Amino acid sequence: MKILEDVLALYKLDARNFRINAIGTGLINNTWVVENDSEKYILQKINNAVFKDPFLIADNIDKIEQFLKTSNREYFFIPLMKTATGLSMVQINDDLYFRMFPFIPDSHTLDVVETPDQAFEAAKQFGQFTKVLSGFDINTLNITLPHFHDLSLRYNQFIEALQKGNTERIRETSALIDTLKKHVGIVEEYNNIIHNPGFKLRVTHHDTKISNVLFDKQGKGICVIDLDTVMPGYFISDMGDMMRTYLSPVSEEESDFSKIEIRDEFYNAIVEGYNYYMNDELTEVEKRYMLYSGKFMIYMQALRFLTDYLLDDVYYGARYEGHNYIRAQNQSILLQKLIEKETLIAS
Ligand code: GN1
Ligand code: MG
Repeated sequence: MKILEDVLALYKLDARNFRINAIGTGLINNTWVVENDSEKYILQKINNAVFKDPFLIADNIDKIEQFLKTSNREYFFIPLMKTATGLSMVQINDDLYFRMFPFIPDSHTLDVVETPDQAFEAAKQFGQFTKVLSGFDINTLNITLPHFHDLSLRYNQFIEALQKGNTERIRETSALIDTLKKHVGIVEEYNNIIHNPGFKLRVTHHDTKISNVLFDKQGKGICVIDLDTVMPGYFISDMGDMMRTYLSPVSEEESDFSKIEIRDEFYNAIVEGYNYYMNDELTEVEKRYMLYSGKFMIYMQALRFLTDYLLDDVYYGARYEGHNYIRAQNQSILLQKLIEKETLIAS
């Protein structure tokens, strides 16, 4: 791709000397590995239909880098590479945005959580990230995606989609629509939380799936990656998205819903891993919302997938007919399974 060659040139890298291969499973950005026998980099294109001002992201990453340089030099942090003219991000052909990171030697990512130990390691990393930034002034963070995890807003967007969405799809999904409406209590609880002084806003990652953690050869966590959605937030976002994506052996993509289940030992691993650094940081009030966090994030994702389906897949896209409907049903079943556990798991 010519455009990638142009981008590399801005970093003083000659594309003719590198192999460039697309990687990654994210729904939003594009990622490539750029490598030869002696050098290796990660190149990413930021989706600016989603992130309206990608420079806000680069600025957040730079600010965090600066903060950690003075407050915590031991913490392993991957800075943005700078272009030949010292920029942290590249804007090219008017509306294409790219950035680069060094590849961390001997690191790898996982797409699926197979063992409780992996869940523990990942949760420990996300907890550590918030912990090392506890002295960072959250008011200086840019809001890269306004209202990203605002469940109230997500619910309203769902209700709006029922009015102006694809009528055929609304009819087709009526049973799921009813099911999701019945869970509106999760939104009411969220509205209590944001007014509860026992809940604190902290530097929050907001995308804690396993593929956003780097692991070393021994399977130990190295650090978290993908800081696009780092913003002030509540711990239920990070804890909850781990529950959403680590508890079940299958992901939101699975269409055989009989495979969806809650693995108890993974629940404990997530809580223990997160508490490794965050136990002293979380308030007593927050600690009562471990299980709720899973309901919060799973419900929000079910709403987002179904809303997108009703709006003809404008946000997430679809690789096959009905893709977002499958994802929404999957998340709704996962939510149901977690609620069934509620009485069994002490929250
Ligand atoms: C998106 O692109 P990716 O996979 O990192 C989304 C998350 C969703 C996730 C569902 C900016 O993340 O909120 O949980 O898809 N990110 C954005 O797979 O919308
Ligand atoms: Mg992401």
